[in-house]
Amino acid sequence: RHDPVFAAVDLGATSGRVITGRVSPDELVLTEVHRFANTPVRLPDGLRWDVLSLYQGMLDGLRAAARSGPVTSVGIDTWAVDYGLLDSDGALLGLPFHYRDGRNASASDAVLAVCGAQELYAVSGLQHLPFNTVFQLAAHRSTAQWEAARTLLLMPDLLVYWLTGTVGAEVTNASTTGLFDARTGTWSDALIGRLGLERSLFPPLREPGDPAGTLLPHVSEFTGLPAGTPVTAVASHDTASAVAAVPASEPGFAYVSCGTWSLAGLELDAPVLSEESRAANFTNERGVDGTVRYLRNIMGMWLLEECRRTWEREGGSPSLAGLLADAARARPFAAVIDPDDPVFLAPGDMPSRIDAVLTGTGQAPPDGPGGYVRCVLESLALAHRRTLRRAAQLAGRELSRIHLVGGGSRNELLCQWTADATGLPVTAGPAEATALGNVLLQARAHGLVGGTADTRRLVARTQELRHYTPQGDPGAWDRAADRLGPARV
Ligand code: LFR
Repeated sequence: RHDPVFAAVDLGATSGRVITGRVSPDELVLTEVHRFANTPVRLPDGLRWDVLSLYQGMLDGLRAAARSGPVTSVGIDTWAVDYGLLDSDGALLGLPFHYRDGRNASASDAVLAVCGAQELYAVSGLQHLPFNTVFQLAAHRSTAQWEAARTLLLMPDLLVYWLTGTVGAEVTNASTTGLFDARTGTWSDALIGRLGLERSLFPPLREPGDPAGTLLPHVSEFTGLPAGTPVTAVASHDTASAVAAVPASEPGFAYVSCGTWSLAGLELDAPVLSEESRAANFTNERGVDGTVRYLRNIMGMWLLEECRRTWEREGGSPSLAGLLADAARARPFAAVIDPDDPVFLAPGDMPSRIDAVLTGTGQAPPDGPGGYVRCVLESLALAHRRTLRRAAQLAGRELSRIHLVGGGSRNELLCQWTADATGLPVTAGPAEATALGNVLLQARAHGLVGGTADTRRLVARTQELRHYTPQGDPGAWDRAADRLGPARV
């Protein structure tokens, strides 16, 4: 069999992977050929991505992919908003900042003083997150590097540039900068000008599926991939790739792309830019084929991951399976937190922050790890409910089903509780939605599959999915939802 194979580079907040995907009309098989750690580094001036080790990990992975057989093309996706600046020689100026770095809060005030939140939203349709690129840039402007900067490349575009020497900005990710026009799908010259940024910093846009150059000779030599191997622009924002691979067939579906973050929302044909939508802090990020990812960021599995890192630092290392079993036995609704409380954003001791929030809201802190995990997962299920119900209201939609994709879809408690809290059926999986989306966009660009409806059918036919129906006492979830309170902005 010589079905085409595509290499997907998928970088997440804690690890990077290179995955090969073999695609035929009735098969879709992923193989992880290389995984490497993504360990941010704290420098005196802030928290940075170790982009050289990510690049090297990607090259090692591409070499492993080449050894496994012929590769038709390469595609790269990562998280959103973060970027590198290039000087006039095309050299990278310093290490990209991590979106969890603390320097952005005051920078966003400076931006909002020039261009009000309403004006920003009316054009970009972007939710307010302190780390949106537009705010990071305001913080960057006071540095010496800024003077030398000629080109801004978002993380996946930077890695594509190092592979191929070509410069571009892929639209799904460009839409998370705050400088992109949600209606036209192009850079917003108006906002860029209003904020006094150089228009020439922002490269020409690429749509998912566009060619993004071919491997440079030294890359081809190191990896063993043939000279001329194309790199294809995919939906380079990981969330956009994941949404493209949601195995939905009915129009009223909602999705939760659940990993480090839970991105919960709807796929729409046009942005919702109303004042109500802004006040509810919903985002209109770009999807494949000009669709809109209408969603909100929920703090996600970060809460659990960061609890586990804290317990490990303290010498305990409870297994995830053990923690989940303890959580299943812990008392229901003993403790509810708002996952979106900004105190949870930065890295650091998570159980203590949960304690502080619980004490502050008159609740008792859990007495063991299982209690914390139960608190986190029930609170996330409640946040999924709050967000999806509001999204449906604002977009004028009825919800019929939730597709929960990403690593979090392996967590049976979270899937069941999301069904129970919302009263909606949950289809869980694929866990590898992002990598699948990356592979399928390449396959589509190379003529192997049709549009999104086709690719979604292929995912539904070939990937393992689990189904959850709502159970338990809906009233208990209603009461817990009252304790969660309204969404923050
Ligand atoms: C998920 C994600 C979210 C984005 C956040 C920060 O991995 O890409 O969509 O808001 O990371 O970039």
